[in-house]
Amino acid sequence: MERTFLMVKPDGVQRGLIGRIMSRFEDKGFKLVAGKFVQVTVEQAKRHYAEHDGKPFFDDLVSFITSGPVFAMVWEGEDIITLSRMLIGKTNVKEALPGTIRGDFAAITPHNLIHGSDSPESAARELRNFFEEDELVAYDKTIAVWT
Ligand code: RTP
Ligand code: MG
Repeated sequence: MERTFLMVKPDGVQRGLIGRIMSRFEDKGFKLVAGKFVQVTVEQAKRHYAEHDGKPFFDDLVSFITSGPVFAMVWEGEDIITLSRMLIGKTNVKEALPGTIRGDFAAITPHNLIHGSDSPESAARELRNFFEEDELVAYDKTIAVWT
């Protein structure tokens, strides 16, 4: 079963949207595997956004993601990487459709509320940057998608 790393960014925490954002993934039927409230360090932020190192917005991105606590999570489900990015919506909030998290709640592009891994390789790398193996909880979720 595929896993992804999701993170409510500091703007989502400040706006009190952790619960409503998590509900989107619960409603879809995905399985929560790990979650914690953390202050991201600058080193951890640079590792997380390593693919953007050298781009003009990199320093602002690191400042933003370390500006306050985040809620980091691991979720599991079939095709969850693709499907969770559909639930999240486009990076540019002007292109994020209503019904998506960004489309419904975000109004300023860099403050787009939530991060979601974009590939299995990114998911594995990002997950390791935030969680130890023993923080991932194994359990049966008997009701998969009927909500
Ligand atoms: P994220 O990684 O944060 O989940 O967002 P994403 O996949 O939708 O977008 P990505 O291309 O990975 O960009 C990461 C974050 O950098 C900011 N960004 N600014 N000024 C720009 O052109 C620009 N491009 C990206 C956004 O805050 C984006 O979420
Ligand atoms: Mg990204």
